[in-house]
This record gives sequence, structure tokens and C-alpha cells, in this order.
Amino acid sequence: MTTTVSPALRPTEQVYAGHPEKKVTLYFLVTGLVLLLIGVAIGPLQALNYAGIDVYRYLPFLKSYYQGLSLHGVLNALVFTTYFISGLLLYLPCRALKVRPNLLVAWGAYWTMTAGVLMAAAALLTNNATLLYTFYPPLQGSPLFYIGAALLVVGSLIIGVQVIVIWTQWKRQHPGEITPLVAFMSVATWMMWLIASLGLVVEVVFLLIPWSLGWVKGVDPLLARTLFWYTGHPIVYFWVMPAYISWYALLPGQAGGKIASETMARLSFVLFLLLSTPVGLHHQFADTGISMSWKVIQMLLTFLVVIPSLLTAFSVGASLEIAARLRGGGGWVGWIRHLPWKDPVFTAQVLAMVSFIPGGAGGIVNASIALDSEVHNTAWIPGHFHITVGTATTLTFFAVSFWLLPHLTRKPLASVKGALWASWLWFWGMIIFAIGMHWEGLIGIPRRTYLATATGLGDMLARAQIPMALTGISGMVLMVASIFYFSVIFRTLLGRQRVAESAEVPIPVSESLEQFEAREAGLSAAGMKVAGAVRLMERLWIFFALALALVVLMYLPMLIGMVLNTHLLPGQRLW
Ligand code: HAS
Ligand code: HEM
Ligand code: CU
Repeated sequence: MTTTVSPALRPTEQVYAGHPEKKVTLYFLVTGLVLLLIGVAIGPLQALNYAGIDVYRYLPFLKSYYQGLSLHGVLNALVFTTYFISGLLLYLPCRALKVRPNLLVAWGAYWTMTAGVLMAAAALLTNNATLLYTFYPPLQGSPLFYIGAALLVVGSLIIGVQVIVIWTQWKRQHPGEITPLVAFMSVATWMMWLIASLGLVVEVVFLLIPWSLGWVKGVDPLLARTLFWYTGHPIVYFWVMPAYISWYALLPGQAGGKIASETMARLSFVLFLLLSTPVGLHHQFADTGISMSWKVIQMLLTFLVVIPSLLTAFSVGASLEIAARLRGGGGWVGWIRHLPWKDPVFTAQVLAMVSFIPGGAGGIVNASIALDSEVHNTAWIPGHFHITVGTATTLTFFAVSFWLLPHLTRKPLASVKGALWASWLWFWGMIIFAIGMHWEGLIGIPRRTYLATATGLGDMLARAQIPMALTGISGMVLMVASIFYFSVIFRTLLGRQRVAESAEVPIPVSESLEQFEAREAGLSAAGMKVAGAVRLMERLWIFFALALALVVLMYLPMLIGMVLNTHLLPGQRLW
């Protein structure tokens, strides 16, 4: 679909001329990264707090530890991810389907999101929304925060609906054709998010906004928490599925190999669509007012939703082995050395995957009701999610930015070495962080605690000296990693050199083993035999409907019970 570029265009416009959606994608990515920079800057201060070192009294711009923590959680986990994913999962499927998105809609989504973030940021920065990123009532913040959060989600849904509509039209125009893998996975992710975001939308629009505006007197905290976690669990798959798209569909090619099994990749996304949402109760095992039966049912469903991740581990692992053997590697583990470790795009992703092995294992511990009672609300939990969203997702997005920003801008990556340093330091920083925080958690140190000034913890602090030191050190390592990362990114973006269109970094879509074998057998893409399972999975709308039905079954009876038995509380401001 590339068009010839008119010589009258200015150089920046020329870069976007063939594919004007590049510009809106770039805006999504860069805005997300700039906001991540602010969120990440607070992280090391928190790590020092978990080492017992108080730096907050020297920081006049933060009114409290909790204002900083609210900014950190909201900007990193909610805002950065949503921008980055909206850009990536708009661009990749549209390019895969060779369809140009409606730019007015895409820019509309960008500005809706940005208006929302500005409103929420105004509330957070003026200390009027120190609610942490879970904003549990009866803590009550400025309406600006809740309206802003709603607009952020609405912006992402506009992109999601657009991608789904584009795919539906593509299906109509290409009867009988199989959706390209990247597009299939993107559509499944957006369908999942469409169902998953409902809880948050209902909570914010019907409970929190009217309450913060003073239109209603109270909110039921249990109902609000249940709606929050209805979205709060699947949002973690909204964060990790785009990373999986990169691991499944782009990484094998980047490593010089093939996708081990396209069918498996599609299957794991169908399973995510079906099972991501009806498991939110595993965040509420400790909440009273919810029957144990529901908790046990959702615990079992949580174990089921681990399966697509296990499929991913083996399938992507196999793709890497194929790549290494194609590059001349051999032996049981000796092949690992033959992978392209000098390429930061590859290395950052594989390190992200390695961090996800203990991250996922910790998740399985959390999911078990009996074990969760030991770790719930302790430092163990931030330990868990910094090697999931903080590394598996974030480090993969770093890897994506190392090729996608050069692709979109035609500016070469400023420093390959700097990018490699950033990736290794982030990985080791987060591994040390996770060891420190999991260990502190096992000793019983609570999360969300201004530890440096806390009292009443008995001899816990004395017993936690080693993990606390590890946590403090990890914060410093991560600070250096961030400096490397953001300097590479901003030097790339501000660089003046642009390569010619012919030298543009390509979109690294990989070939699958199935396609490769068909090609070897002399079959064309159209003549290739498609597995029945793949044809069945093309009917994503059926799986969407099934997922919706499962969610209704798992949540509606419980929610009706809660609505019929509300205990309304007025808002409180504790800061
Ligand atoms: Fe979690 C709490 C359970 C995955 C994020 N989780 C959280 C919170 C966050 C979070 C943010 O059941 C805190 C919320 C709060 O503030 O209170 N989590 C799970 C389970 C999984 C899981 C069962 N979590 C994630 C992901 C996240 C995330 C993904 C973000 C992206 N989590 C829980 C529970 C709680 C919880 C409870 C509540 C705890 C409490 O008490 O509050 C599973 O989905 C995990 C499955 C993953 C695997 C790993 C597969 C490994 C792969 C890599 C393979 C590597 C290869 C590399 C091949 C089974 C795919 C090879 C390398 C070579 C060199 C060759
Ligand atoms: C919380 C450190 C990067 C998401 C925390 C906490 C620490 C920390 C120590 C626990 C605070 C507490 O419970 O009181 C760091 C460091 C980072 C970093 C040193 C790197 C420089 C990230 C990234 C993400 C993230 C990249 C997500 C993309 C979160 C979230 C919380 C948190 C969601 C929970 C906030 C809450 O409890 O309300 N971080 N973090 N962090 N972090 Fe990070
Ligand atoms: Cu969860």
C-alpha cells in the first residue's frame, strides 16, 4: 500500500506520507513513554522506603509518600500501558490487514485519552486524588480524577472498536480467508478488553463520579471493589497480551527462526478471550461479604487461565530453539548461546520472558486461597507485579520501542549498546527487586506502607535487613537502567538523521513453521491446507459471546446480591 511521495512534502510529512497512521501511532507511544518517565522516576524513592531510607522529607513537590505512590501506580500501570497498547494494537493489525484506519477516529481517541489524563493529573498533582491506583471507596478524590480515568478507558475502547470493525469489514471482503496472525491476536485482545473494561466503566460512571460530585450520599465499598476487580484482573492480560503478540509473532523472526505453531498461538488467545475475566475474585479472597463458594469457583478458573500462558511458554520456547538451531546452535542448552544476544530488540524480550517465569509462578501461589492468606497485602505482591507488568510487559515494550520508533520515524536507534545496557540493568534490577520484596513479604512487611517512618512492626524490620538492603540496591540499579533507556529513546527521537524509505526498519512479521513447510512443498499461501482448528477459531464472535455468557454466570448473581444489600458510606479524605 505504499504510495509515491510528492517531492513538495516537507521531510517529516514524507515519512508519514505512505502510511499516515504512523503519526498517530507515534503520538500514542511517545506520550505513553513520557508519562512512564514521570512514574518511573518515583520508583527508586519507593524502593529506598522499602530499604528503610526516607527521602520524602527532602522532596517539597510530594506532599506525602502516598501522593507519590498514587502517581507511580496510575502513570505506570494505567496510563503508560493504555497509551502504548492503543498505539501498538492499532498499528500492527491495520498493517497486517493492509487497511488504513480512520484517522479522525484514531486522533479522536488520542485526544479523549489525553484530555482524561490531563484532568486526572491535575487532581493527582494537586494532592486531590491520593487514592492509590485502585481508588477504593470510601476514600474519595476530586471528580476530575474519576472523569479523567473514565476518559482514558473510553479512548482505548474507541481504538478497540475501530480495530474490531476494520477486521469485520476485512472478513466480509475476504470470505474464506484466514485472518493474519497479528491481526487475529489483536482483535482477540480488544474483544477481551471490551468485556473486561465493563466493570470499571460501571463503577466509575454509575458509582464514583455521581458520588464525588455530591449527587449521591454514599457508595457501597464491597460493590465498588468487586466491580473494580472484575476489570482489575483481566487488565493484567490487557497488559501482557500485546507482549505475547510480540513474543509469538515478531520475536521468532527477529531471532532468525520460525513461529513454532501458529495454531497454538491462536488457541492461547482464544483461551484468554474466554477465561480472562471471570476470575477477579482472586483479589478479594480476604474480603468479607462474598461467599466462599464463589471464591473457590473463581480460584479454579484462575488455574484454568494459567493454561494459555503455559502454552505460550512452551510454544515460544520452541520458536527460540528453532531459531537457534537454524543459526547453527546445537546441544541440550548450548543452542541458547547462538541466539542474537547483541540485538537489544531480541535480548530485552527474552529477558522479559525469563522474568515472567518466576512472575507467573508467584501468581499461581497468589491464586491459591490458602497461600494467598500468607502473602496478601504484603510486600510480596509488589514483588509479583514488578516482574509481570513491570518487566514482562514493560521490558517487552522497551524492545518494541527499539524497532518501532525507528520504523515510524525512519531515524536510526541512537545507541544499540545503550539499549542493551538498559535491558540488562532493568532485568537484573527487577530480579533483585523481586527477591527483596517477596522476601520482605514473607517476613510479613506490609505493602503500601511508609516503612521508613512506620512503627508497630515488632522485630520484623530487624529480621528483614538483608531483603531491605536488596530492595534499596535494586532501586538504584533501576534508576540507572531508566537513565540508559530514556536517553536512548529521546536521543533517537530528537536525532536529525533519517534513512531513506528503502532502508526503513521493516515490521518484523515472522513466518510460521506451517507456512514454511507449505512453501517447501511448493504450495502457495492460498493452496496451503489450513487446520480445522484454525478455521474454527476464526469465529471470534462466537468465543466473544461465550466469554460474555461465562462472565454473566460468574458475576451477575453475586452482583445482584450486593446491589440488593448495599451499605452506603460517605466519602473520606485521609490525607
Ligand atoms: Fe497477578 C496480583 C494471580 C499474572 C499483575 N497481579 C497482581 C497485581 C498485579 C498483577 C498488578 O490470584 C496486584 C494488584 C493489586 O495492586 O492488588 N497473576 C496471577 C496469576 C497469573 C498472574 C495466576 N499478574 C499476572 C500478569 C500481570 C499481573 C501477567 C501483569 C502483566 N495476581 C494473581 C493473584 C493476585 C495477583 C491471585 C492477588 C494477590 C493478592 O493477594 O492481592 C497468571 O496469569 C500467570 C501465568 C504465567 C505463567 C508464566 C509463563 C511464562 C512464560 C515465559 C516463558 C519464558 C521463556 C523464555 C520461554 C505460568 C510465558 C525461555 C528463555 C530462553 C533463553 C530460551
Ligand atoms: C508500587 C518500585 C517501576 C507499577 C511500587 C512499590 C515499589 C516500586 C517499591 C511498592 C510501594 C508500596 O507498596 O508502598 C518501583 C521501581 C521501579 C518501578 C524501583 C523502576 C524504576 C514500575 C513499573 C510499573 C510499576 C514500570 C508498571 C508498568 C507499580 C504499581 C504499584 C507499584 C501498579 C502499586 C501502587 C499501589 O500499591 O497503589 N513500585 N517500581 N512500577 N509499582 Fe513500581
Ligand atoms: Cu489477578
